[in-house]
Amino acid sequence: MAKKRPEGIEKYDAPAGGWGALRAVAKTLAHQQVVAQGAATLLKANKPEGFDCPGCAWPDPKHTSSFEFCENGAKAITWESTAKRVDPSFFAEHTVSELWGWNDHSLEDEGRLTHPMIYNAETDRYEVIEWDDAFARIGAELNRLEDPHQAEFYTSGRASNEAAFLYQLMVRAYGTNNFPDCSNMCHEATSVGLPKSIGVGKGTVLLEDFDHTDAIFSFGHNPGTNHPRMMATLHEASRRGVPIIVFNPLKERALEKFASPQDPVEMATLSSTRIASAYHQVRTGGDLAALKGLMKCVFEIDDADLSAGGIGVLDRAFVAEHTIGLEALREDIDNTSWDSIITVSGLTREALKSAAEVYVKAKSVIVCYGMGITQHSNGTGNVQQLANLLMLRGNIGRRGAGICPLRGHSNVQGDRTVGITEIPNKALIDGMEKAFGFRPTDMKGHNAIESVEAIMEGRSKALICLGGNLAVAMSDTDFTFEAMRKLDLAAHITTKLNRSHLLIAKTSIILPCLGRTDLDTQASGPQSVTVEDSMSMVHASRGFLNPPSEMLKSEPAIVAGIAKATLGDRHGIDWDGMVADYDRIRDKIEIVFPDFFEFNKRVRVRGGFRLDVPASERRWKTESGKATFLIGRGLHEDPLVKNPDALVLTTLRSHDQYNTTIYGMDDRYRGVFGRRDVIFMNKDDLAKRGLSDGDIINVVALPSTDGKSRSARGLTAIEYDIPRGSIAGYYPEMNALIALSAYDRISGTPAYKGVPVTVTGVTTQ
Ligand SMILES: Nc1nc2c(c(=O)[nH]1)N[C@H]1C(S)=C(S)[C@@H](COP(=O)(O)OP(=O)(O)OC[C@H]3O[C@@H](n4cnc5c(=O)[nH]c(N)nc54)[C@H](O)[C@@H]3O)O[C@H]1N2
Ligand SMILES: Nc1nc2c(c(=O)[nH]1)N[C@H]1C(S)=C(S)[C@@H](COP(=O)(O)OP(=O)(O)OC[C@H]3O[C@@H](n4cnc5c(=O)[nH]c(N)nc54)[C@H](O)[C@@H]3O)O[C@H]1N2
Ligand SMILES: [Mo]
Repeated sequence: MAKKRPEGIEKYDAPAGGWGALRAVAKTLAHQQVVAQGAATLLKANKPEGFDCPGCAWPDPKHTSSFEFCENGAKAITWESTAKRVDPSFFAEHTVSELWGWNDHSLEDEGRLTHPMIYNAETDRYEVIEWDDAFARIGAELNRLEDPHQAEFYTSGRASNEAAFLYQLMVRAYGTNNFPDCSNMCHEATSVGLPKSIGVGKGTVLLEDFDHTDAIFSFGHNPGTNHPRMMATLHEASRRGVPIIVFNPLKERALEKFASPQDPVEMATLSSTRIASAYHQVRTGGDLAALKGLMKCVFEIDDADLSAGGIGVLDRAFVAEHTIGLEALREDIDNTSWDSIITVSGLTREALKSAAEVYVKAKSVIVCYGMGITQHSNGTGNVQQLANLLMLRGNIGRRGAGICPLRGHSNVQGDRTVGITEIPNKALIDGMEKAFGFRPTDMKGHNAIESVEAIMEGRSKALICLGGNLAVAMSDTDFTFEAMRKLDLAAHITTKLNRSHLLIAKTSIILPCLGRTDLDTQASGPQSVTVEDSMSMVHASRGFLNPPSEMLKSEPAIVAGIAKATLGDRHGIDWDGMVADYDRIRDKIEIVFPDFFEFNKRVRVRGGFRLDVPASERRWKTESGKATFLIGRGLHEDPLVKNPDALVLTTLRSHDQYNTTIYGMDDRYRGVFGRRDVIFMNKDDLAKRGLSDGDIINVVALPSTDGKSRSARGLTAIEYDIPRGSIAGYYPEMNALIALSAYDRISGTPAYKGVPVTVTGVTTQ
């Protein structure tokens, strides 16, 4: 008889997608009470006249009007277009102390915020405030600071180009570059690492390249949940016979098999398509070793071919004309032993060889990757080794080949493009001066981690957030929460209530805004905004739903309100004019960033336009003018090698969540239902500790330099197909285990996916 599994843990055998996905959408629509207008809303997602789906940053096939079904896109849209409201009566009923005890799901599930609110310490409640008074309070607080560098301006990647651009204008006119950004916690390793390799911090492929590729390598991303529209691309590629080689510690269902809800045959016959042709369960944090192993195999195959009289398998013409640094790379790889590669990657030499054979056989290869690569203390190094692998065979800058980082938030890439950066370059400063007649400071500002440190130390006293849930998304929960409670001012531009709003500062203000799906009407009429997807395509997005409350303002209007109250008419910026007609914001964007030439005209063309990605055309904007092979750190520096007795914890998104937004408590594809308090463990790791499936455990982080103890207690261990030495738990709950100081020193990305811990059973009497 099969052993009884812990409560809520089941074997889920069905493919990803399929009828399971359709049922999940119906449930979501009903729960958010949007059945009537819900279906119509979904149909307008990613249409030429519709709005950009806030679910992910994967491009749409040429922005045609085909209705692309997507379960998690549907969740993102219905979560925003819900009929539920958080109005002043809600706040009158619940004190902030009471709300603090609610879980993250319940807080957001109450619905859309309807009124600007300010916290009153006497009643311990948020109370209504007029917009103008809210702006005036924020302006007064910002002007009270001795120095503009004492304020932090956070951006979450849902903000449109127009909102983000006005925001950076306000902050630069105010006088700082303190731009902590969700990108600092996400793809910063890409933004910092790739420019050194290939001269641009963005992906080089277009969607069409997937039609011409001969092999896809996928590292550390979970598209069935996080980039669901990508599944259509992978489904098609697999059917075309393209090998898809996956490196991921967990067997993610959608990377194994997927039934396309748009495929009538698969739906009718309950069949599905195999996605991965080979699945390598690399150890958490073992990608650097796996990549060095793959390159070692490529060199071995090349040597063998040359000695047999062949021409080798490296693209020698590309290497000679376009790159530097191959000799040094070769030396590093030669000096890396197979023993260390096998120990750290957890993969066999044969497995790596078989993957390398696919790689050298394929004429054109695309490498896709996500957070499993970037969120490590070696995140930047990992990204650069991916670029090395591609460059060995000239797989950058030609059809069907290239690097494809899976971006996170739907406009996180665009926000960066239009100036959200703590390290502005000269071109940005010059552009701002040209467009607005003042020269902003070029002093380096704070990234996300630095902003929390500065707040903790009292060096920063004010925090404005353009969306997001910074305190919950950031590592080191207790530390971060303590810091947030020290602020003089916290102001949140937001759609829904979350825990960051409950970390009360001396003055705490909630500024409710329109979302992507809402109609945005300004003095000149209905407005569109623009976003940039993972493949550098810029296109328009227009909401059409009646806003949840007449009190709401758009993000650009709120930014302008704060700006006017803070800056008065400093620099003579026409805030009202730009908010009245977003075309005027785009005209300014075009002056600052010449790449957006004829912005208003080109964005009105169906499908929008692509920004310049020089590496896609083999123009290398690196220091040397060449693509550069870069050396990765030695494997002996790996946390796995340094702490052989520890387990390495990685933190994951469930299928029912969008970052800190928890839509529901299930993680269907991993067989977890109704709970999130679990740790996925290998059965040998359980046995070694005298534990078995379902036991209650404590997870304790290895001490960090600050000597503080960090733990997560009372979790349930579940037996799972994951490599020995690697364990996994859910984000954001596990953030309490991660010291703020655990981050990639080059990019500042927190090491959310490589946390050395110990696990012990809790004895129950
Ligand atoms: N529905 C939904 N969509 C989303 C989001 C969401 O939360 N929900 N978030 C958005 C955002 S901001 C982002 S950044 C993206 C995130 O998209 P992903 O990058 O897919 O994010 P994660 O869930 O963090 O999972 C990463 C994958 O990496 C694997 N992994 C973990 N550690 C390692 C490792 O050391 N090596 C390797 N090779 N793999 C590893 C995990 O098993 C998992 O499959 O998705 C975006 N889209
Ligand atoms: N342990 C661990 N931690 C992680 C990660 C991980 O993998 N593991 N991933 C990291 C990553 S990749 C990221 S990107 C960050 C995410 O960090 P954030 O971007 O800060 O977090 P979100 O959860 O996406 O923010 C959700 C909130 O955004 C607000 N919101 C939603 N829509 C809108 C809108 O249209 N406008 C405005 N103004 N507000 C809106 C709502 O109030 C909602 O509560 O978390 C990081 N933290
Ligand atoms: Mo992200």
